[in-house]
Amino acid sequence: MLIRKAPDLRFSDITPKSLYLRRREFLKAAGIAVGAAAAGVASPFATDAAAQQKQGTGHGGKLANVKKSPLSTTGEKLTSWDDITSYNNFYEFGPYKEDPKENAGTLKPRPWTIQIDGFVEKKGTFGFEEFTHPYPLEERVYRMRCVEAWSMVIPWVGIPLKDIIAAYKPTSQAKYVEFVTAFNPAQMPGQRTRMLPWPYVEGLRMDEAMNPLAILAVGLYEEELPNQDGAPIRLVTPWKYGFKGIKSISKIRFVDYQPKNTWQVMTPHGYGSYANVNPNVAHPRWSQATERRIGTFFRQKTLPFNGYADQVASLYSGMDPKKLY
Ligand SMILES: Nc1nc2c(c(=O)[nH]1)N[C@H]1C(S)=C(S)[C@@H](COP(=O)(O)O)O[C@H]1N2
Ligand SMILES: [Mo]
Repeated sequence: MLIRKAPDLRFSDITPKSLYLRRREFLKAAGIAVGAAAAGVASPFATDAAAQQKQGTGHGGKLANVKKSPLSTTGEKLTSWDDITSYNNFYEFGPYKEDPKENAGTLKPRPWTIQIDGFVEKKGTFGFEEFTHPYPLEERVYRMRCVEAWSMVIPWVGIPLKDIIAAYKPTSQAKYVEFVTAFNPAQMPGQRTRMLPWPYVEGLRMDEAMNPLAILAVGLYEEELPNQDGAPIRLVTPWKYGFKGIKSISKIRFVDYQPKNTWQVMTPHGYGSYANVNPNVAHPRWSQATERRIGTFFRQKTLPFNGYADQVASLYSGMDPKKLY
């Protein structure tokens, strides 16, 4: 049972009013019939487990042969499946936490392709199976800290990003990796609105991408990712704020410039490209010192690098820990 003590901060709080649409306006602009959506919620079928499974927003296929990883976070209570899959940020399906589960049934995660481009030897467009098949799946339990000051503990299933990168052989000119979400307004109703500049983009410096903690996730709780969590494949970098975890990736480009990630473009005075979790640097509009762990009652302290400093702090040795990057 999710206890909502206070309304969470949302990106819309820091988004120019001219671009931000309220929920009803969003649904209308996205072409989702507002009346029908409301009626749908009242219908017994909308919450029916079989219907949710069919539309890809409920429990999905079981993933076989998932190995537990020694890099998993231990000693923390896992956030429930229900909270992880019903309290989401995925603006392609609406600006409110409950929107992705309600609206992401239109996303078709198969067949899916991932295009590899830029300064890389093995360029091309690869099917999801071809892209993921060579690797054993690992369970990685990680904390996830959203910039809005809520957090979860999620048992992801994924593949180390460094193994995938190595297979495609980036050249020495590749300094950053740019990730792009699929652009498909027919399946992603939010992309029919101007809420964000679409498609969603994220980036990592090459050495960050090669850090053993970075994974591309294809599942959670040993099941395929539900659509609202970024099916079929999304980035997870647990030492960074959640917005770095770009969902439903369809392009990966190796580039020689720092990618302009979506939220940096939207709020240049908010977070930058690195977005490492840092309790000592407040967002211009709120403190990042504490967080609300979803499913628990009390706020808790936020840790530098979200508690992963031992593994990643050396990547940032030249940077001022009191500054926003
Ligand atoms: N394409 C895309 N990826 C996205 C987002 C989004 O709106 N669109 N939201 C981000 C934010 S702000 C967070 S906190 C995480 C949330 O992941 P979750 O819903 O699986 O918990 O996804 C990130 N990835
Ligand atoms: Mo977030």
